[in-house]
Amino acid sequence: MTTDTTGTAARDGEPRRGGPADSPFVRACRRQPVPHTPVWFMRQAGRSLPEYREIRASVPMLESCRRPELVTEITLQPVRRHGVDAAILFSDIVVPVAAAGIDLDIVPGTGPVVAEPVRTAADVERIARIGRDEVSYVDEAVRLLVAELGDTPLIGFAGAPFTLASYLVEGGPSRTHAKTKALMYGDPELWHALCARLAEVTSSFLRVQIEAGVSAVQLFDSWAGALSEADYRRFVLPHSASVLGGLADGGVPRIHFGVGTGELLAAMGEAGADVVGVDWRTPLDVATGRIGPDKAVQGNLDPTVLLAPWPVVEAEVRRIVEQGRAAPGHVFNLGHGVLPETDPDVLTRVVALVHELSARPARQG
Ligand code: 1CP
Repeated sequence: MTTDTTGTAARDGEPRRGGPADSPFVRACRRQPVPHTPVWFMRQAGRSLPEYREIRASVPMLESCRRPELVTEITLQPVRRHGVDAAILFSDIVVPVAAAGIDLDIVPGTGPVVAEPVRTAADVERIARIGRDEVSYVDEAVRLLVAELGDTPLIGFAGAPFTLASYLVEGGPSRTHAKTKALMYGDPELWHALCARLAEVTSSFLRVQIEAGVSAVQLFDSWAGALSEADYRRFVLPHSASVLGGLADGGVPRIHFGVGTGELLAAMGEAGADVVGVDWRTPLDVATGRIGPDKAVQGNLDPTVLLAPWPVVEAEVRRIVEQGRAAPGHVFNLGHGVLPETDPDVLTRVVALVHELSARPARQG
């Protein structure tokens, strides 16, 4: 491994110096040397920011995702405010499913609610295939953002088949995923047909974002932690692998994340990501031992710690930066999304602290 820490190495196959592809965030995803540990926060755009609440006061969630100027403004807000190392497109995992013809809404205080849950083969057929035309507003928003962001990378994202299936089968958020699992165990053939169709929708949605210029993609399998490793491998991994593997030629790092996935980390890594997201339950040194040396990790501050007094936050950030050194690449993040009641100034302080703790002196000359 090279000891160069300046980002100036011009090895074969590496992007030119400067630009988002050479940013600390993308370099960490690729396990290349970085000037400091990059940091961004899941749900960094959202209700913790007064400027977000102001914009969203008069615009429903799904509509805001379909207005490129609004998406651009909301996506940029946390970058301006906190100085994070990456922006994440403002959208939602159900946006492509709605574009595929499923009647759904994002209900304030609840989340996605599906008018007619998907539970039969005929229901699966109602999920249309999508392309750029069906999500042209996302294509447009990404292009506007890439132009605005300069050297700051933009992360695109989508929901993984299991997590999307959960919303579609349940009809809305669920704690137990009981109907989803009943379908999975009771009719494996229909389950696989549903996940295969969702994998197609998700792949197309990510492909549109990559072609429009995102610098990385994150596949959210937020609720995969509800499964045993054996069931994950049998019912979920092949579909997530088809999404991630299908993007291998996309030229951007792929991040794969779920909550409560301590027992699934190795399997999630095998699904084909370059970076595995880790929640707060598994220390990063333990996580990287499970995932292996050929993948970076992302995480993993408990979002509720941000509600504690600063000395507590500081100690936890120090611990995570330290444990992240065991991994071949570390992107600092929370273990799940920012809670709405979080003081945004604490997020700004965390960014500065991570940068300070991880700064490596630029090599002279
Ligand atoms: O009223 C509001 O402000 C709506 C709240 C909200 C927001 C801000 C929802 C509804 N979605 C979003 C944006 C969003 N969704 C982003 C923004 C980009 C950023 O990180 O800044 C992202 C990445 C998502 C992805 C998403 N949506 C996930 C995966 C990430 C995660 O948190 O696990 C999931 C599971 C959803 C579903 C969803 N959408 C909205 C809510 C409240 C939920 C969760 C519902 C539940 O508990 O099941």
